Amino acid sequence: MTAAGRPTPLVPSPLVDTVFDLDALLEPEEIVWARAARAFATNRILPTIEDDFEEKHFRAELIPELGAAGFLGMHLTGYGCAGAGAVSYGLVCLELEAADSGWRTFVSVQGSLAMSAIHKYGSAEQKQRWLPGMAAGQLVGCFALTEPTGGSDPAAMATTATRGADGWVIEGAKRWIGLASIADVAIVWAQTDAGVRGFLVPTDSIGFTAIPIGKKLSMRASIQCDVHLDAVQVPFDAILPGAAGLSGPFGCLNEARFGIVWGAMGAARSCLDAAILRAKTREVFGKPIGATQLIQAKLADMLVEYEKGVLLALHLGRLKERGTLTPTQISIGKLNSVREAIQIAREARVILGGDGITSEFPVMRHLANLESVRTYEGTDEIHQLVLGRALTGLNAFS
Ligand code: TGC
Repeated sequence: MTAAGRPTPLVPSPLVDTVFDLDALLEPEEIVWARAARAFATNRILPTIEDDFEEKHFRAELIPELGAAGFLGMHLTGYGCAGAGAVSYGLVCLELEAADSGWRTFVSVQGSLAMSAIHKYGSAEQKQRWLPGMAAGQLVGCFALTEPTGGSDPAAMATTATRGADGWVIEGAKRWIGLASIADVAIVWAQTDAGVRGFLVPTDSIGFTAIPIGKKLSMRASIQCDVHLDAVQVPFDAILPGAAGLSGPFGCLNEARFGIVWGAMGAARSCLDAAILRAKTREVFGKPIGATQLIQAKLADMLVEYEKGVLLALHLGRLKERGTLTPTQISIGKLNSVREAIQIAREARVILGGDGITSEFPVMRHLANLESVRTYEGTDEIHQLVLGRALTGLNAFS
């Protein structure tokens, strides 16, 4: 039992791993990263996650621990970052999201979005100012792209940055911005007279406010905010010199979407684990439901989709390590992983019966979280249309 009197949450079981033998396809250092992340998830996240989810509590004290473990910006080089391979990063995302999507989201927002933006597009001074502290988990970043009118069409961005006498003046609003209320710096994307540009905005700037969005039934153990930028002034050198146009933020979204390809499979694995364990103990009509053909067929189909999803993630990871991974290929992975993870979670919920809607099992929490993951970083429909355009050469977005 936990201190709060709950049953000890399920730890990732070796059942799925044993059948799959993913390790056979991994390099030794990749297995080390995966085990480290699984240990972190098991020891530091799982013991409290059900209570944190219920109480809408983000456990910020874990951030320096994630930094010490090397998980923050781990695929970046220099500035205290681990310089790990894409597959290692993906495996860490999988293991963290097996505990809760909120913690994989934290690592994504910090490492793939905020740190990547600075690493890809920042000046030498900007990198030195922010990256070492962010890698260590001493500083937190957020990525302010999405606006209240919707996230699918960043080209319709209404936030503006104009040149004033002493620097840039930023005006506008952003929504669904992860970590903004605890962040030290925001990467704010805004329209300028030269198109979309990114700005490093310290969150203690006058006119910057971040208000956590309260009525969430998903991602309750993490923070997403409304951000208001009321004539926020930043110096001229707050602009990211290397990013011009929407390809700037999209370059970061590619990194985060890649993490989701792996992470969603972690949530799926936890749901499959829960379903296998419960199927062996839940008795209906005088025998464990796991001994029936109907349930075994469901479990088999769930396992097949999990394995296919992880193998696709691994394929994309190997392409990324070769430097040939394309945004279209990432869209295939994001679409498939989240869609199939939701399907696996739904089947697990069915197998658990009424237990499936309680927090004694992680399934409903994962299912609720995955609805957010399905929506952010490009909805299913956005990725379908990216793929449709790639296949036909015809643009169906507008
Ligand atoms: P278009 O407007 O024509 O193109 C703009 C420029 O961007 C380039 N581009 C990409 N570059 C790199 N990677 C990608 N994936 C790219 N996609 C587009 C494009 O080549 C062009 O470059 P240039 O140099 O010619 O100007 O846009 P498009 O027609 O290519 O794309 C349309 C569409 C719908 C695919 C795109 O707008 C899109 O991906 N929309 C979805 C955006 C999205 O994912 N929003 C959710 C973000 S989630 C979030 O912000 C929350 S962060 C998490 C948190 O804080 O918790």
